[in-house]
Amino acid sequence: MNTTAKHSALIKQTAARLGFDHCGISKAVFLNEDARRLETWLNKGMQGNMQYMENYFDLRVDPTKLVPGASSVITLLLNYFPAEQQPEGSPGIAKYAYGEDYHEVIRSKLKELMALIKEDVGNINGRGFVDSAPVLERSWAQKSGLGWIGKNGNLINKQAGSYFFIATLITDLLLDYDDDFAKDYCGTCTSCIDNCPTDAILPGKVIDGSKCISYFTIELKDALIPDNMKGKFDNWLFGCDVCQDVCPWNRFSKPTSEIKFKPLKEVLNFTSADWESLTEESFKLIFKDSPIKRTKYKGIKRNLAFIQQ
Ligand code: B12
Ligand code: SF4
Ligand code: SF4
Repeated sequence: MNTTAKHSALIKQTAARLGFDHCGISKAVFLNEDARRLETWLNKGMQGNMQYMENYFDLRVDPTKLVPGASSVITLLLNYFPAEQQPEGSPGIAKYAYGEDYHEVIRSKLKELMALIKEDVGNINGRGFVDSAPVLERSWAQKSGLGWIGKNGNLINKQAGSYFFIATLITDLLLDYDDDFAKDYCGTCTSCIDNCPTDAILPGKVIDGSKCISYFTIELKDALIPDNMKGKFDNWLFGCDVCQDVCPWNRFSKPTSEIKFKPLKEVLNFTSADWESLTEESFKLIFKDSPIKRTKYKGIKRNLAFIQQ
C-alpha cells in the first residue's frame, strides 16, 4: 500500500471509531457546475432572508480558497434517525432536533479526528466544518461517493437513507479519492414533490429555500409568518421532515447509536397545551443544549400561534 492509500484507510478507520457512519474522500477542487447552480439559486432569491448564504460565494465553491493549500475534502456522515418518535398529532419537531445540538456533538468529533490524524501522519493543516461554514456539504458528499442528491435536495445513501448530518474536514494532506456517486436512484418517484406542503421542491433538484417550512419556522426572524402560508404547515412547529418521511429510501433508516441524539423527553411528550403554557424561563432551561434554541422562545411562540390559527 502506498502512503496516500495508507493515510486514507487510516482516516476512514478513525472516523468509524469516533462514531461517524460513513466517510468518503474527494480532491479539493473548484465546483464549477455547483457554482452555476448556486448563482442561479441566489439570483432567484431562493435564500429568502438567509443573507449568510450570499456571503463568501468564492470560498463556498472552492475549498482551496476556504483553506489555503487544501488538497482533500474528507466528508463524514452521522446518522440521527431516532429510535422513538413524537406521537401523531403533536406539534411537529424535525427529527434532527430531537436531541443535543449536532453542531457541538460533531465539532468535538471533528477536533478529535483531526488530532488523531496528526498523531499518525504528522503536522498537517486542516479545518473541520459542520453546517454553518461556506461549504457545499451535499455536493462534497456526493462527489465522495456517499450517495446521490435526491429530488428533495437531500443526500441519500443507498443503505441508510437521508437522516444523516454531513460534516467535512478540509486538509492539505494528499489522499486517495473515492469515485463520484454517479447514479441517481430516485427513478420515476416524485413522492417528495407531491407531498411537500408548501410546493418548495422544484424540478431539477432545486429547493426554493424561501418557501420551505424549515426556513419559516427556524431561519425567518420576522415577527410574523406570511399570510399566504396559512394552513399549509401541517402542524410543523420546528423544521419539517415531510420530504424525507415520504422517501422510500428512508424505509432503511436505522436508529442512531449516538447517545447525545437521544430525544429530549419534552420533545417526545409535549402536547399543544404544554407548548402553550411553556414559560421563557423553562424554554431556556429545557432547550439550552438543543437545536431548538435557535428560534428563541419568541420564535417558538410565533410558530405555535401560526399553526394554531
Ligand atoms: C441553507 C440550508 C437550508 C435552507 C435552504 C435549503 C436548501 N436546499 O438549500 C433551509 C433552511 C430551507 C434548509 C432546510 C433543511 N435542511 Co438545510 N442546510 C442549509 C445549508 C446551511 C446550506 C445549503 C446550501 O448550500 N444551499 C444552497 C443550494 C443551492 O444548495 P443545495 O440545495 O445544497 O444544492 C447544491 C447541491 O445539491 C448541488 N446539486 C444538486 N443537484 C445537482 C445536480 C448536479 C448535476 C450537480 C453538479 C450539482 C447538484 O448543487 C447545489 C449547489 O451546489 C446546509 C449546510 C451546508 N453548509 O451545506 C444545510 C443542510 C443542507 N441541511 C440539512 C438538513 C437536514 C435540512 C432539513 C432536512 C432540516 C429539517 N428537517 O427541517 C431541511 C431540508 C430541506 C430540503 N429539502 O432541502 C442537512 C442535509 C443532510 C442531507 N442528508 O442531505 C445539511 C447538509 C446540514 C448538515 N450539515 O447536515 N436548509
Ligand atoms: S422540508 Fe418540508 S417544506 Fe421543506 S422542502 Fe421538504 S417537505 Fe417541503
Ligand atoms: S421521495 Fe422519491 S423522488 Fe424524492 S428523493 Fe426520495 S426517491 Fe427521490
